[in-house]
Amino acid sequence: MFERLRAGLRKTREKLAAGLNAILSIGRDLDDALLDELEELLYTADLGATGTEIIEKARTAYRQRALKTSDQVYDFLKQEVRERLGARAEVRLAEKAPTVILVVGVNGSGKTTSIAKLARFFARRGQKVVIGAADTFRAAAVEQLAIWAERVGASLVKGKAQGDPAAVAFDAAETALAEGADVLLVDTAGRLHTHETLMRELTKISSVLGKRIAGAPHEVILVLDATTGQNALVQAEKFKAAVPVSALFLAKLDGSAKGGAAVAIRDRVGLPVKFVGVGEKADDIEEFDPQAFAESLFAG
Ligand SMILES: Nc1nc2c(ncn2[C@@H]2O[C@H](COP(=O)(O)OP(=O)(O)O)[C@@H](O)[C@H]2O)c(=O)[nH]1
Ligand SMILES: [Mg+2]
Repeated sequence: MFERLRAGLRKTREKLAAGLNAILSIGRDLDDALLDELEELLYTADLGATGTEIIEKARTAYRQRALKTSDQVYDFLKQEVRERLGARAEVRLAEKAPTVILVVGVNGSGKTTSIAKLARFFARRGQKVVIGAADTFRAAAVEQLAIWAERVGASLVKGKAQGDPAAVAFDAAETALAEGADVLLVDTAGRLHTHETLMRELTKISSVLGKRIAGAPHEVILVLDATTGQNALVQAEKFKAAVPVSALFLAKLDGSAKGGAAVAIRDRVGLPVKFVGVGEKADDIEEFDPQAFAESLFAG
């Protein structure tokens, strides 16, 4: 069931597993030097300050003699990671269709690709999907979405190039209502002339959607590129200040050895990760399952 996730996390797992095996399973006694090495390992897997915190806790447990053996350290790490990934959180659906999902994030983070994946995700569940192409800043983004929409069988609402994104959002809401859609996904620009104009635009799109559909947007999903590690944390703070981000979509968990960033991001940003992207195709999406993730991260 979690084959894609497992495959996506292969590089991280190999690196972590090799590191853990080297440190923990050569019959070494647990001591400060070993804990230093573990801290270094978590750091290279991009756990950042979260990794440091986990090791601090391990140091305390070691001094209090609650942690004595390498085996116990392994279980301790897994449990800590598991806890920091939080509880499983599913995508929030509107009581009355359509559920409106606004997707935000910086350029190149994977927004448009993630929208295609979400469209496929809902379509597979028999839901009718409409996509609003409110990134009118990049003409290529609309073309890209048109191809994805057709592939996954969703309707696409687009505006004029350089047109008003809020107008596209409004039209998309109209279409979703007229077509009796279950889900409306709204793509947005990731970069404008200034950060302030981008944030103002997102606020406007959000309020236009809310005026047309009660409670919309029901989810504001921030797409973060997992390979950017700590930088993703900074982006998250900026977007949270502008729009009520309710969930995270962690893109590009494949292809890098930085899967540990998911732990740091979940821990630091304080928002549930609801989906992960594990490749470039529309099928490369997984609902985030903290338990499975922790298993995939550690299991050899
Ligand atoms: N390997 C990998 N690449 C991804 C993933 N999601 C997006 N991408 C790639 O990231 C690049 C930017 O994606 P795009 O959706 O255009 O980002 P946007 O600018 O935020 O809309 C493209 O080359 C995508 O194929 C993912 O989960 N895994
Ligand atoms: Mg895009």
